[in-house]
Amino acid sequence: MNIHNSDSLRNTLKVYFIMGSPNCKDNPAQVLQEAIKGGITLFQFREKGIGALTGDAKVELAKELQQICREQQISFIINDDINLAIALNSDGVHIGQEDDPVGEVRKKVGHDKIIGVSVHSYEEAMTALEGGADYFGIGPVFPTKTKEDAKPSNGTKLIEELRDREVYIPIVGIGGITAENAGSVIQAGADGVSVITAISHAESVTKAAEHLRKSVLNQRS
Ligand code: IFP
Ligand code: MG
Repeated sequence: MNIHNSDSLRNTLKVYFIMGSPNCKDNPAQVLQEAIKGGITLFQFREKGIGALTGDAKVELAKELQQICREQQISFIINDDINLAIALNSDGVHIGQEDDPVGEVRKKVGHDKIIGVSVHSYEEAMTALEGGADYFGIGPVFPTKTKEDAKPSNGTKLIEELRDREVYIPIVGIGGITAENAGSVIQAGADGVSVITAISHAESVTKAAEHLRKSVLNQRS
């Protein structure tokens, strides 16, 4: 990644909304439109879990959501599916420890794409950094039910450890984050927060995004 410098990426990560069709009560395109209206700063397409679309249906939904992001000038990140990210020329990919090594993914997507990596320890963070990660996703910060196999929540410990050890890569916290607790994640040293259901399951998606945005932007880190 070199078209986005890390300061602009830090701003882009502030209110990071992630979803796919299994996370939406309404149609995903509408949920995304409403979330953008509320002020999300980045979007990740994560088509995973019970009832997730596959094949052409997944590709079609990805294209539809990407088009909305383009029109609204919100960057579009794809979770896990590097081939789809390449096929759609998405702005970036988010990968986990079970996916290909970061360096391999970098070779495939090129230097102008954002690569986010989920890390759970200082050692994983160093490996991802060496591989060329642009940002880290760290969690679950608080208990969450979105991932059936989510690890126990770790609070903001790793975020604080990385900052203490002078690792300044952009970081988003993820897992159980709400407008009420988002400030503490920024305080710990994260640049932004990432949520799924706090926005996608809200009675008003727009208001939930606005509320989260306010609590992140009002927090001095
Ligand atoms: N973190 C993130 C992000 N996305 C994921 N899909 C994940 C962990 C498992 F918020 F983008 F950093
Ligand atoms: Mg993954």
